Amino acid sequence: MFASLFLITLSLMPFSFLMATGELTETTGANGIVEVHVISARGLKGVDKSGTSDPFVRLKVGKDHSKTKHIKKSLDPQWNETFKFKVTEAPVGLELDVKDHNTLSSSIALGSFHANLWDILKVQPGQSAETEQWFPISPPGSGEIQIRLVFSP
Ligand SMILES: [Ca+2]
Repeated sequence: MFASLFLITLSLMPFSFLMATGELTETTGANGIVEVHVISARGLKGVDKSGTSDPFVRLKVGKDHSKTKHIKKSLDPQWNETFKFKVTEAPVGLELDVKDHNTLSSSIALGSFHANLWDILKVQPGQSAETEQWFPISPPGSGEIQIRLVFSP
């Protein structure tokens, strides 16, 4: 009874709320610093007249955020930028929103990858950990993003 009520409630919630918190699993990690290396992406959507985009990534780790520089006219951008965030053992939302930069108008969403950081980066208390992977960008068909995560206690 409770479970079905919960599901109905969940399905009525706005999409943005689901993206922000609904996907977060309960996996926990450890307190420390995580470096997010935003390496590259491939197969992005082209939204400019030229058929390409000027992609950049807006990152959010927990409540902190940052962004990469934009790469002009590319669907396979190489950013190679590193960002450091303080993290706690509680579930940490990792959000990578890929966007097309525009000088005179607002940026356009090209897709995103959202996950609990601790589902990707497996850590043991007191030990460092590292992973480098390609992740699919949602919605399907929006390309993939390559990141390396390095945890230091
Ligand atoms: Ca553009």
